[in-house]
Amino acid sequence: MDQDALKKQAAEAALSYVEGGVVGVGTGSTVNHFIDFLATIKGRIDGAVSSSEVSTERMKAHGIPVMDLNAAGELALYVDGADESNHRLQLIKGGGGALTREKIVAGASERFVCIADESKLVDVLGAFPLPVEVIPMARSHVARELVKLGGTPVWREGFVTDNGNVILDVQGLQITEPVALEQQINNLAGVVTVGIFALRPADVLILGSATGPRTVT
Ligand code: ABF
Repeated sequence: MDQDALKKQAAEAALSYVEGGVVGVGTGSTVNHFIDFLATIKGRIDGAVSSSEVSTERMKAHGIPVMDLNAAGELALYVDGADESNHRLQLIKGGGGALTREKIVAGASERFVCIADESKLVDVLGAFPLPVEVIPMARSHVARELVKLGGTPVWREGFVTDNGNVILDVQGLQITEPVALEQQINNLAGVVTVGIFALRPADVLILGSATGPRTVT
């Protein structure tokens, strides 16, 4: 099976966690499959809260009502992908650039179900460059601070987030203490969000695999 078929398999398996109400929906190619599956049961939900303009457009095209998080209140379920997960379900996210809204919706949700193909499960986070969303005027300052932490930040040139900010992708980090590094980078002046999701990890990880979906909790 190719990687996209594995993503689709994980996305379909996540449907069983949908129990109605308003569903939090993330961003990315795996989530795109989830949105397509969610559309088949849209009569059973009140709507969705979206983590990006791209996902909002896809859901609207399917006739899924998209609501503002402030109006929806706390959510029972958030479904989103990841760029990497370790065995404690601590994640690197933000390859798609939607990390800030993803972290907000994850934080507002009781259960976070992460969907991915099995290649995303790693022993130590960091082979995937760590995205950091930064206020534009702080880009060089934050980059220098990230070098002091042992990383090599690369400006994602030409990319602007849905919030009007820029992204630094930090290469060369071996993230053995995800909670500590998340706190440390979040505390740098000018950082909006770091793509480590360890303070609020996933609760369930569904991995598409050649032998069928595998659930890690
Ligand atoms: C989002 O989409 C991101 O946080 C992550 O960067 C990405 C995963 O991408 P894909 O599902 O396309 O592999 O969830």
